[in-house]
Amino acid sequence: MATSVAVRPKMLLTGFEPFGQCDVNTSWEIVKSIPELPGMLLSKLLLPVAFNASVDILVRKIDELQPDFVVSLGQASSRDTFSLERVAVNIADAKHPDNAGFCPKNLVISSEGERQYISTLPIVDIFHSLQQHDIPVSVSDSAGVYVCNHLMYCILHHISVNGLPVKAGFIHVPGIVKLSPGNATLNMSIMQNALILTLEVLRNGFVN
Ligand code: PCA
Repeated sequence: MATSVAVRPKMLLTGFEPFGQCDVNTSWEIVKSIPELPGMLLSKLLLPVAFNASVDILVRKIDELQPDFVVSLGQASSRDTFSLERVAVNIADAKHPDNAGFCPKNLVISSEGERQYISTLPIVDIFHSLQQHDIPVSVSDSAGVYVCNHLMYCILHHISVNGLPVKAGFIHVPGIVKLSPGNATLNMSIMQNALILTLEVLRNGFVN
């Protein structure tokens, strides 16, 4: 009798370096804190807050690792939920230069790319799972027009034009001021738990 060996999905998690006025970026703090989890293979990657370098580094990692899922996190200081981004738009527009000094103004990201790409993560399933665990979660229809939107757009474009069997998407998390230790409904351990539950939804829905 043939025995079947469960294939563990490869998950690539990314977070960003600090930028602007903040000296920590909660996205990387959360990614960094995730322990090994049963039934999946986790890799973590820290990205610079730079339009071009972040994409180059992540594309190289995707091509090398060939993950099943890419879950990228970024900080949105004013948000107060774990925000599952639904859509990335074909525009880069910065009010402040990125950490490499680049400050695009109303630029089209890709002249041959789609106007927008939709997350290929099961964000509605993730939303329901997190809601059942009383985690402040939302589905967001704008990842902005800065480095995070650019990364999400470029990664979904790369996957689409190369026909890669990879699901990818983006999540914005609150900044450190919102995630203060005294905040019972919004803190680092709740965001860490939100990411673990997200990975479990991906693992449970994984068919090789
Ligand atoms: N947040 C920024 C870029 C890096 C990050 O963590 C954004 O929302 O675009």
